[in-house]
Amino acid sequence: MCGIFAYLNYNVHRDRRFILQVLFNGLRRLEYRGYDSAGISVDSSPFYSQFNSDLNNAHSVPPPSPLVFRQAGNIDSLVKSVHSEVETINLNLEEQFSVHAGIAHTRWATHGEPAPRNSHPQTSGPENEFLVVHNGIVTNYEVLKETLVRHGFVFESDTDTEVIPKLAKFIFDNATEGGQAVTFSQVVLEVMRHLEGAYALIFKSRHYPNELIACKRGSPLILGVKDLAEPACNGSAAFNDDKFLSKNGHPKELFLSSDANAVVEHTKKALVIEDGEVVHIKDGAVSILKFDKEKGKSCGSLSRPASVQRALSILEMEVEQINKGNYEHYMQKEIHEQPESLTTTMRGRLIRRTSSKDKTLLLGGLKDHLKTIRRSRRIVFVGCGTSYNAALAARPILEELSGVPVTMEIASDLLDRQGPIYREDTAVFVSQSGETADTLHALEYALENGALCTGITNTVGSAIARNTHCGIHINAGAEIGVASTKAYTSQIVVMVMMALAIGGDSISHQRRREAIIDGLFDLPNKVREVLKLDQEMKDLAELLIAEQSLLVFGRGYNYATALEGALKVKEVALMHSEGLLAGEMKHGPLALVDENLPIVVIATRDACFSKQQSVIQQLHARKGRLIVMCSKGDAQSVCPGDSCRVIEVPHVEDCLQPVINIIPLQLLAYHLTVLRGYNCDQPRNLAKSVTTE
Ligand code: UD2
Ligand code: GLU
Ligand code: MG
Repeated sequence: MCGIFAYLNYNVHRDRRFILQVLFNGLRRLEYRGYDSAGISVDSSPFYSQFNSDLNNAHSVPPPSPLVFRQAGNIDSLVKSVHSEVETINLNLEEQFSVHAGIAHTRWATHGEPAPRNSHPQTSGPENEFLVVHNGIVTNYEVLKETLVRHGFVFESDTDTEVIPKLAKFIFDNATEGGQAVTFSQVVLEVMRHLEGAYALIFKSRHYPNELIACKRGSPLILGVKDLAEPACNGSAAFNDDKFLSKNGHPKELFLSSDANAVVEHTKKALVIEDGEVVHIKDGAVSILKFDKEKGKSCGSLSRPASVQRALSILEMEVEQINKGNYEHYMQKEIHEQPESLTTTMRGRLIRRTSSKDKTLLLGGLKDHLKTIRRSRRIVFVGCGTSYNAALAARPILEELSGVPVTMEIASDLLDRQGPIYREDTAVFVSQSGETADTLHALEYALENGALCTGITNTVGSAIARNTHCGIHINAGAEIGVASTKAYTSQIVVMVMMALAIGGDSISHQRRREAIIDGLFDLPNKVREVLKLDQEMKDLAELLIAEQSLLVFGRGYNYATALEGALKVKEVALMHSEGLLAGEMKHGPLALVDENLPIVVIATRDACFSKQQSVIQQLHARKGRLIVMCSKGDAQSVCPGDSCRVIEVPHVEDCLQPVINIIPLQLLAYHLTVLRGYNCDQPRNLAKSVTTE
């Protein structure tokens, strides 16, 4: 949800056109996360500190005010408005900057409607002395605003964010009026002391030209470093972090973003900024300070904390992952790359030695905790949306192989109820982004209650990955489409592997284990096979294009498939759709059945097959308009005499069948969306990672 991007070039000439391009491009990489408005700030003219030696001296003349451009709507409308304004004010796009700090933002409104004045950067006032881009929510903004208004500040937006730049100016003015020299980071540290809530922030200031400050609490933020004096990094080369982070004259480019996606095309050398860290970029050097709320309080004047050492790491992400390739949409690409993403999920974890029939399973992130998990009183899955559904799909096999009771919790509901979580519990937090606010809060709650906390996420370095005791990365590669597809199937596969690992190799389960492991090895092939239904699903979508509603019935392993299939249709095709437990049919939903309402029934071969056959018969008896998903070769038995439409899918081991069965429904949702003329990658009102409650 929402995004931050900043670009600082140091000792390398870049013209204004280039800088704008990098900022716009950064914003485009963040688009998929969901936003409703956008904005940027760049300098109105180059500023070189050698001409103005003492910047910290309050009496030196500050350089001209930075320019701010803000728009409601998409990036394209921001780009257009910037270009027309550039013409109006006669700004030279060829003007060169050897140092320049630009900031950019996509906003997901929490306080105040999407409108230019509410877009970021938010400003300290008419001179743009302090500018801030913000992801998150300042929960105590009302009190801060009252105080600032009393000191004469005039607010022009409805955002919570606006208090931040105004507070920065207030602090700066107070310090400099007393003749005190104050650094940019001191101002920001003092601002942070007053802020409550969750945030990632970047500050730009007219008083500190060519500098940027980034800090965060709760919301993600990373720093990317590209040293232009070094040969390009191939990802494995050893490098000396100090050289990048400390002061030297090397020409370099620095990037700040809430998302690795916006950084990886420039550099793979990155630093995941941690909560409470303040990153100060000045003169090509990066210093990292640790914010300590308590320490700050005890000091009478502005504090000067010591800087901390941090090492850069290499982003694993490949640039291809964030391009659409030959596909029209990310959702389409991500559906079709599932054979590959599943292979990567299993890579290095499921190993078959060629010399023997021996197969081994190794989950590096869990191995030291397996004993504790086996001894736990129950396993509690916690997630939201698709991640919850994935856990639901894996629940039966985990119960079967581990013998430990498994319960399911929707993160927000667990918190609303303050449901019991015990020290003897293993709580498993499932989230693609690893930043889902509800799941993250549920994690904090479970940690407080002493449970063993395990994460299943797609994002290395994410808050859930960092704050859990152990876990498994699903390694599905960047998922950009807002509707999760490949992450869902990878999550299921990871959880099946987790069930195998927890189950251990007891003799009684040996055959079952072997069958599942063989099934996992062959799964990418079976996924390739089911993807061939693409055209068939498009034809089906054409038939359903004008429908108001769609029901999906499943049970057992495929109750999750029913929920997830319906979720896909509702979130991207904007069609009402319900996933229902077939066992509940007679307790209500049957009343809806008539000859018009389309109903998908999942009836692939497993222990529930005969029960599903009887469901089909009962729906037939009420002239239901059925679309039956069945195992290959079963068309006649589930649907005698072409009485309904059939989707035949390859048969796999029952616990893996949800991976196969969801794919035709993903394809159906995709085609329905495109045919109905909606945007599948950024569906109405939805954001990729839901980072607010
Ligand atoms: C690790 C490496 C992988 C490769 C492999 C070789 C990372 C991120 N992974 O993969 O690149 O070198 O070893 O064997 O460097 N974790 C959590 N919470 C979560 C997810 C993960 O605490 O939500 C922990 C996990 O317990 C482990 C670490 O993060 O300590 C890495 O997890 P993983 O699943 O990437 O581990 P593995 O062994 O598959
Ligand atoms: N709470 C801020 C606002 O509504 C920031 C929202 C965001 O994260 O984009 O302006
Ligand atoms: Mg989701």
